[in-house]
Amino acid sequence: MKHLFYILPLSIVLFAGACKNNDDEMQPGKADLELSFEPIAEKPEIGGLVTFQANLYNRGPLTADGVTLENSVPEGYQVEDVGNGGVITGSPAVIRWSGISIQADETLSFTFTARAEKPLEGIDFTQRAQVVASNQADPDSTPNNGADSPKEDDEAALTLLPRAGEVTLNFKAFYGPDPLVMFDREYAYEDNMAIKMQLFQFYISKVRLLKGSGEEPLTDVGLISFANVYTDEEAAAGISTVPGVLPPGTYTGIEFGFGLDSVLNATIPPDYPLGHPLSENYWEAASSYIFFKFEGNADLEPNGDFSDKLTFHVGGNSNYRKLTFDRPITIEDEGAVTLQFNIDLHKMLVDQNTGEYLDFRQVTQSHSNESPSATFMANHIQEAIEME
Ligand SMILES: [Ca+2]
Ligand SMILES: [Ca+2]
Ligand SMILES: [Ca+2]
Repeated sequence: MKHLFYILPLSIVLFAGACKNNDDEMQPGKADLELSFEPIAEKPEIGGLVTFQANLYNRGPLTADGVTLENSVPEGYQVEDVGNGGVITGSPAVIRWSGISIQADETLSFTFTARAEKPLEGIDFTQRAQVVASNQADPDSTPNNGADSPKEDDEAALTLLPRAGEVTLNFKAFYGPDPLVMFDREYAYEDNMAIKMQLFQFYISKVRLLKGSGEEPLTDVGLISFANVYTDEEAAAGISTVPGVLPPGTYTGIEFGFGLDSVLNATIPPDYPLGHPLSENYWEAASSYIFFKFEGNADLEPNGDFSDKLTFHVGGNSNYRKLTFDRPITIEDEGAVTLQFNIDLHKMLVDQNTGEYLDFRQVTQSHSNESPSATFMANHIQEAIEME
């Protein structure tokens, strides 16, 4: 008989526990408000409109008056229209529906329409709604205590990302057939000269994928630097851009600038936070960013002594080059594509058709945007870069 006393209290505890997060129609003087989002089966396109619908249900037993609902709008959506008498306030935006009266066993719907932004890393696409006020006590939830994820039945969340794929550009540097690595390796140059590398870097800008006569911008600017490429393994890995995001589809090609277009080149490093690609590599005297840098040491005699410093820093709007590669590129929703580019420094220094080359016995540095060596290198960029 003793056992019954243990079993009975335990079953009551279990029952009460189940009620806490479930339906409780038994308690008088209360209204159990429950909130949910209507499911959305189809993902929007980037820039597309989505109508969200929050459903408020009163499980009873009493009518609740003075109910207020709020939905926190994530960074990933721009609200275009709010239905059912809702108002939008604040920044970040909150949509509020107030003065709601809802009877027992009644469901009311609240809608708003929002435009999906590009799903860049760290941008939130979760709508979070909750009951923030009610004139009735609720047996299993408390108004206005919602956090990031719904913990009570008067809170709801819906995450909906637009259709998008990730695109990364990877650049590998070569010197003729050989991988380009910094410092130790000797590279044979024209007329019995030889060079060793110290730095090779360049900006790319206005990266866009082409689609017929249209285009989709991918990245504004990136700095591709081989400064820390010391081994064949590192050279084979290449240097990648920060991944960008684009609508899925098949594109016909890619276009980007080598250097900075005149708009970006009219900006200055203080315009950017530290760590931004354009927070450095500026050349005040020329009022220009340095589009690309090639630094090394040359053995000119030749006697094995690499004592002549090579410093070619090239900028200036006249040396900006727009490059186009016609190639089908397919991007799938939630897919990731790496576009492979190879750049051959030798082809920037030596014309592959005429044999004309930068003669390091005549010129070891370029610090003027108009110098013949700067223009020579800029003119050979298109030939030096290939898309795999
Ligand atoms: Ca409930
Ligand atoms: Ca409730
Ligand atoms: Ca709550």
